Amino acid sequence: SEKDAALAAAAAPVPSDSPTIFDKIINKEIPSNVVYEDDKVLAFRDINPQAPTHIVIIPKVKDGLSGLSKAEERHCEILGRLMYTAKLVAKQEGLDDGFRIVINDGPNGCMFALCSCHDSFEERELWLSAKRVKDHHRETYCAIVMLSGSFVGQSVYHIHVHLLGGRQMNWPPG
Ligand code: D5M
Repeated sequence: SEKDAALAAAAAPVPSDSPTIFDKIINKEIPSNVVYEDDKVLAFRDINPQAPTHIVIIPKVKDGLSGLSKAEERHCEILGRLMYTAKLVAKQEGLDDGFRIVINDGPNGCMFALCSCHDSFEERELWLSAKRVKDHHRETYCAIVMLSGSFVGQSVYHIHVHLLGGRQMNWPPG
């Protein structure tokens, strides 16, 4: 069906260096709520928080790391820095009773609500291009997202660590 085709197109592999919405955040072309920044990493509040504290931590230079599955040995340093930044930000946010970090990878990685975080036309177009959703599927695809409020899969192909806290986390995460 058209819906299956749209979902398959959205799940297609994304070139590891294609730009994402996070480049615009890094370049301050779109606003974000930055909580920590240094020369290597940026941490900002998630636009669609899943916990009282929900922060996204990203490398400023993607270097092919669209996701953890693309990691090479040269990425060990930045991967460690992302973890360490999660600790720093958790402390800064007062998450003294604990927290969770999450890295979603690929289509099976996560289920995420898209409509609220990609509600401007431009953002959605950028996201759809990054996912290489074919033009003629876009309308169907957007309809699916609008109807279900969610989509299965990593939604931004620029590696990021989610830092979640401020409530009891559950297991399994779902
Ligand atoms: O999640 C990607 C995460 O990125 C998701 O939790 C929403 C968040 N996001 C997307 N766009 C923005 C902007 N513009 N600001 C702040 N947060 C944003 P994943 O499913 O792991 O790929």
